[in-house]
Amino acid sequence: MPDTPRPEQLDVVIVGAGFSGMYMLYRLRELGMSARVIEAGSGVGGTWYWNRYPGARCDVESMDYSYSFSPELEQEWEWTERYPAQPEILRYAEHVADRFDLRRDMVFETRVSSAHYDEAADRWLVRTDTGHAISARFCVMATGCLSVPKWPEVDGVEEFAGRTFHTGRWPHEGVDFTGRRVGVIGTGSSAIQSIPQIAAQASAVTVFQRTANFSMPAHNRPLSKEEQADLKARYREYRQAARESFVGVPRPLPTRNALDVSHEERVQTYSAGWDYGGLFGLTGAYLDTRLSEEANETAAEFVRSKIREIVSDPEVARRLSPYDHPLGTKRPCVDTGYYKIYNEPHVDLVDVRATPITKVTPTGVQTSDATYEFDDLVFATGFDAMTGALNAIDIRGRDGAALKEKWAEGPRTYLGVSVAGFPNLFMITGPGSPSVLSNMMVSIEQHVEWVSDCLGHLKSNGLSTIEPTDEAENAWVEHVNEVGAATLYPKANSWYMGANVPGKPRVFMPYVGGVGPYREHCTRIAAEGYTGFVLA
Ligand code: FAD
Ligand code: N01
Repeated sequence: MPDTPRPEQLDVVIVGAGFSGMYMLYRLRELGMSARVIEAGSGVGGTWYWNRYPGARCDVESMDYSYSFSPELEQEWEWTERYPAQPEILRYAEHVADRFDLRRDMVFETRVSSAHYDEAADRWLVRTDTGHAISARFCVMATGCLSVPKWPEVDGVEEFAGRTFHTGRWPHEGVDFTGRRVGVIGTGSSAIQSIPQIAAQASAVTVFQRTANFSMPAHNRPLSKEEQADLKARYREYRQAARESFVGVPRPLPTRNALDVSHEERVQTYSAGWDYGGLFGLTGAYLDTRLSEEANETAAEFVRSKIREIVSDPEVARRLSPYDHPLGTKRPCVDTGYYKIYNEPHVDLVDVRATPITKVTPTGVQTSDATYEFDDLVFATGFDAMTGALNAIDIRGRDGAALKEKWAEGPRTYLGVSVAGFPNLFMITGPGSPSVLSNMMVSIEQHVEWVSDCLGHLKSNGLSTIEPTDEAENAWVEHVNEVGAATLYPKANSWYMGANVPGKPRVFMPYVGGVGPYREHCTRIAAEGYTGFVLA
């Protein structure tokens, strides 16, 4: 660490300039607090700054996946498509930064390496890789749930002589695959979005699949001016319905169990969902889909039947069909032309469970039974999700205790927003909150508003410290585990469970109790004087 001058003195330091960090800064300015955002990238947008792979797109509709805090902003911004593509979402983030003049309190290309709580001073000392040091009363981690790329644990990756790319760190200038032989490792959302686009250019694409995934068609289309005007005319009530909803998108909740209706009726419902496009038609059709394996299997089998219908080679269709986890227990995907790309003669699928990758060589990939030669390798291997970005920072609370050690057996939080032993530290969409199980814009706004209201409360009451009690944290962790265990989620080896990262504790990290009920709970806790917290 280079010599640092006296640390910059602030009320709040915010780590991350994605949608969470941007809105946090906006709210703190409203409170008249001094704040600085530290961001590793060279611009705002977070996820949408880093994930520039071809086909990158939101699978929550644009009119839902946008800020609601400014009626003027939501009226003036025009979306062009039902599901916005990455460049459009990034333009939106940049527009927000300009419109609210956020950049003047942001520092880019700077990574926070440590955040230590100084008990005597009751302040956080935050240090960065550029030698910048900040002393702040409060620290807000807006570091993202999916911001630390996970590379494949395969020998020889660094020996590969061709070009390598990770979907979560895509070059800003784009990549031309024309005429090239491309290997893609992974079949999660990033792979499923990018493979058809890569295949449109490449001379040959070989996909290495470890786990077959469920994907539903997006049926993306341009968004008409009339549609937007119609929703904008009733945006306030629509946003309120989103806040009160289960996943952060207003939609009618299912009223019946899949197992209580006939096979014909189920197929009709699933077909309507499939034809409408998007996530919810299949995953949210019935009450028991997330709770009963038998009910879930009816939806899962419907997707498999669609794969058999689309993919002409029955053996490839079989390999693409997921059997090892219930539908929705790994994040389901939404695609444009994914399954049908396997009908192209230049696209191959390798099942690496049957024939594991043994190593990457200078010229390609070797499996237990074949050698493949490539010009380019694309790693669509995901993220160290939910805890990765927090554990990458040396965060120390009372008595120098490390957050990483506290979380050695899995994350422990109160409400997914705070941690006992770490006073005045907040997380936006942290583990133990609905976060990744929801339209994240709604969850981000809820957390940011709860945190800024809390800081406003401390300020107006002459208080300087807030910290959850061990008892409140333990009870919340128990509740999160209990509702998670009542669902099918723990049955999958998903990143929700930490199962994608070798050595990571197997714990279901998000809160599955629903966006609306969770919001109500948080609001009640604040209204009752911050139950479960000690304020000093
Ligand atoms: P991020 O956008 O991840 O921003 C966090 C920022 O913190 C990053 O810019 C990072 O560089 C910075 N940072 C982290 N650690 C440090 C550090 N130590 N020092 C400095 N800076 C740091 N959600 C949905 O609801 N719907 C979708 O359709 C959807 N699609 C997605 C598609 C992709 C490809 C991915 C990866 C995620 C998607 N998500 C989606 C989830 C998405 O992450 C959230 O919707 C949202 O963008 C998160 O915003 P954030 O600000 O909380 O985090
Ligand atoms: O990552 P993933 P992602 N050898 O973890 C495989 C959001 N998102 O970037 O399943 C071989 O889902 C791994 O295999 P397995 C969304 O929340 C949204 O695609 O672990 N394979 C898997 O197939 C999403 O869930 C959109 O067996 C290896 C893949 O790599 C989250 O971000 C778009 C391997 C990783 O899939 C993450 O998505 C993109 C290895 N060593 C992202 N290691 C939208 O559409 C990993 N894999 C909105």
